[in-house]
Amino acid sequence: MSTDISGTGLAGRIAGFVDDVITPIAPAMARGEGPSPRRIVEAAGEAGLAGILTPASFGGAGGTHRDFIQFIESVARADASCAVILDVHLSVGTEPLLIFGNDDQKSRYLRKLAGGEWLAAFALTEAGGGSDAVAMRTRAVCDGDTYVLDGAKAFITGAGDADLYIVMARTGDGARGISAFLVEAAWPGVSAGAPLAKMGLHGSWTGELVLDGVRVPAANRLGDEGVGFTVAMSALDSGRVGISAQAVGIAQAALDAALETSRRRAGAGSAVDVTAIADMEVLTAAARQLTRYAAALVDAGGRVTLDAAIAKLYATDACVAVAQSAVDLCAPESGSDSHPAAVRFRDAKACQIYEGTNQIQRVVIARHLLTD
Ligand code: COS
Repeated sequence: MSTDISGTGLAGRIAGFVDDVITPIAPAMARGEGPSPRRIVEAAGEAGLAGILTPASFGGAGGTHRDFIQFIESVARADASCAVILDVHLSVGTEPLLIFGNDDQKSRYLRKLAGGEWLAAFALTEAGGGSDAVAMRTRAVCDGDTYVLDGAKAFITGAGDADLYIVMARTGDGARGISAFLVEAAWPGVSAGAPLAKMGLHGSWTGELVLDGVRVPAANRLGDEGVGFTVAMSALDSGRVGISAQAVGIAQAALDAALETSRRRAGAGSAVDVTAIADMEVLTAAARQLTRYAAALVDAGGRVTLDAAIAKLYATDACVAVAQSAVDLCAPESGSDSHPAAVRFRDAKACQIYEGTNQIQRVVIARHLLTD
């Protein structure tokens, strides 16, 4: 993808950022030895890409969701860890502030996030209730003009390195008893566990966020009390389109690896599995089109829950299938853990799990069909 969709000059900046910043560090990121997530976002800020969706009046690039998916796909094709770091920062880490933030909150935080000075994270999941988000136990108790937050969030992308967390916590019962808060990492009572040792995405930090009597000013509640579940779900609608784009980039990279090996082997007189290669291209191209369609719907406004779920489900399943085919086509070299197909295969799996498992996407899709 190289078209300049919104005429903001972003396509050239994205291509330059990927070539100059991401590609050189990709092998180190895949080993978990690359720069920290905040450093990746700082570098994006220096390239004018840490606030793609943020209006220019707050220091962002004023781009569209089609620009955003172009960015995430391009980065993921070079390195999937950097893609998820940037995706979370730009989508679920920043978009709730863009949509639900008041002027005071926007003016205090958006410039830092869009400039890449601060890294943003999204804290919804808890150890006891990943898919059942309403079952969260983290509490926010109102005490005068502050809320006191107690609880623990799990599997948080950027935990330990982020500067600002969007935290969902319980202020009442049920889905309407959840509120969203802007919580600064430097505040007393905020701490993070060590990054998890994951199967893939070794360059992206994922870990626990602990909130121990954290006093959050009421001015940092995002939206009204009780709308936190809507904040989280609408953030995930758009976030899932970003994960779809990440999956497309991973699939494309796996296909690139398979093509490189197949061309080399064909040159040496070996047969090429044209069926596998054609099927990989069809899956990747179809996933890209569904992702672009969902991104265009986000740009058009309105609710995209169904189309985001369809894109996320299809693109992430396609990405795992394509990466697995790449491992098969590149065998036996792909048995090495640093082989591009092996790296993609490990990175691909998480896309089916985070920002709502693919089983949850099926629940969302089926509910729409059964109730609309
Ligand atoms: N946008 C806006 N509002 C939404 C919404 C969306 N996409 N999805 C649900 N809501 C609202 C509903 O309209 C409902 O509001 P009312 O009470 O006013 O009617 C409320 O939220 C509760 O919705 P629902 O009854 O559908 O909640 P459920 O407990 O059944 O949960 C699922 C719905 C399973 C879809 C939700 O829990 C989910 O997405 N889970 C996965 C969480 C996830 O993605 N975690 C990953 C975190 S980031 S790695």
